[in-house]
Amino acid sequence: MNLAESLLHGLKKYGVEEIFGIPGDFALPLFKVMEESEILPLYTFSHEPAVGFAADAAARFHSKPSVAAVTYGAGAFNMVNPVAAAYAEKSPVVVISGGPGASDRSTGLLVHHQAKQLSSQIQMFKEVTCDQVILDDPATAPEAIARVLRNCIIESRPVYIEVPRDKVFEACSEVPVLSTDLEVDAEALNACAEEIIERISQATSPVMMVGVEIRRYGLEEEVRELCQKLDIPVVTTFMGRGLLAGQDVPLQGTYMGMAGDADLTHMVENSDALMLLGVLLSDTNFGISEKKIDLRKTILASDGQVSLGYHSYLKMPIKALVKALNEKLKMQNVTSAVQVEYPHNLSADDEAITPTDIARAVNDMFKENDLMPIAADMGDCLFTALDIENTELVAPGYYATMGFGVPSGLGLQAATGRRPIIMVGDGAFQMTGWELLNCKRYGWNPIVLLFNNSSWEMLRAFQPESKFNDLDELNYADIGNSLGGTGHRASTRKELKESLQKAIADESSFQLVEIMLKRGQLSQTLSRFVGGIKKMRESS
Ligand code: TPW
Ligand code: MG
Repeated sequence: MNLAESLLHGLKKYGVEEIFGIPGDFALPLFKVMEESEILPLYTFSHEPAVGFAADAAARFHSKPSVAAVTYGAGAFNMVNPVAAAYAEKSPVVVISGGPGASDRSTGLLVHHQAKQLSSQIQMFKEVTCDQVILDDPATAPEAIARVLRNCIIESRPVYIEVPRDKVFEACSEVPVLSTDLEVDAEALNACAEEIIERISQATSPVMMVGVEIRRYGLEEEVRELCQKLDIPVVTTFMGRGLLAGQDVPLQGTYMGMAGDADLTHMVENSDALMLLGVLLSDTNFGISEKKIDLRKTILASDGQVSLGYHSYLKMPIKALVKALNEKLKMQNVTSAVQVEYPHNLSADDEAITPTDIARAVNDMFKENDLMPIAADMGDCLFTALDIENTELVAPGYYATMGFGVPSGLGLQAATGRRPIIMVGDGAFQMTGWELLNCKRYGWNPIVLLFNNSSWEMLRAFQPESKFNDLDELNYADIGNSLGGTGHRASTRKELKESLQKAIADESSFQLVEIMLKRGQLSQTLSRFVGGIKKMRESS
């Protein structure tokens, strides 16, 4: 076995199911082995940001690592932003980069793609990954690969592996399989679980808020059981929107502070035992609270520790905690379930389309067809997605990078084989929409809902006076046709309904539904969200 094969088998052993990538000369030997060995499928894209976003979405959907493979320098640097996004939102992306070999290092010449030093690249990736290695010694490579992949899984964060181009074909042994279960102090775990149950049972209005860690660690089934046993209202964070989709739990919606449903916000902010399970304490999750949540009064289980009031249990992995709680609690009849009503029944008339109409149209479609997973970009499309039935969702809800929507939808389809809905604004589409051209090659057929308001509308909401927020009026439906899919343009509610019906019926290629919106129009959730952020900035 050579080093590249050892790496690929190792990735597979640690749960990787696919590789996304773009080669370059430093990575050509590595990509040759990827393609010819057929150990893992390889999907290539057009520009590296898409590689990173696709691997991120695949990792989120599998709750396991996925690979983004690039060439040294020009390729890897193009991927810094998506890897930073994955770091921030705790997605286990394995970055694999080709690298210069010994002969490149010894010529005394600058190596092409070199920025400052040959080590500049690993230095930069240190800031956005939780472990790194350069595989310059085949003798130690298997242990190093195992360590890095174990950390990727344990921390649920990106890692960095650089493969010098002259090491690819060197002989190498197998990557060992290390346990990814963390050691837990059984007594501490027991005490922690008892204390949580005690706090919740004594409270008058306990609430459970779930965040992305429950998906990252593959715990949704166990958390469903826990929610049923506790029988208390459950909400998700903004970032955690889409969690527990389709699971039979008393889920009441998504906490959005002053931007969200007033009753839900009141319930969360006035709870006397708010349990935050796997929740990231980000400004998008909590910054726009109506009333500041006193974190000292919450039960916070996240980042491998648990804090209750003024004390913490360290080294308390969420997986062990949920298991311990489930073992202590008994199943009961769920009484706290509520039926959340999302907007539906679009009137198919000649009126102009609003963002809420888009949610209505999708909800109507979901009543007649199966729920589909959604990949959303940043912009009003993401806030509109909150008005759609609780289906699985990938979106940059905290890091908020544009350009995520289209490539993450493609990664989602590659990873799951399921047809996704992609929701994207015209501005974000201009960044990575081009990647749809790769659908034909792999038989992907997403339904793309493109919010065309000829505008960076979300920015306009913050700063209405700036003319740079006006974007050109393009015909994106035509662009869809040119990229190998089918374009539909909808200017009225009737056309929206018809376009969606045509899109769902045609599975032969991707369907781009271009939805014409007036400049200056925002979903209610986004207007309240921007209002909340502005208020927060003014008061700080
Ligand atoms: C990579 C800053 C946040 S929202 C926005 C910008 C430029 C406008 C989005 O326009 P779009 O959607 O897609 O047409 P909509 O609904 O607002 O009209 N660069 C990156 N990420 C972010 N977040 C920005 C800039 C931004
Ligand atoms: Mg726009």
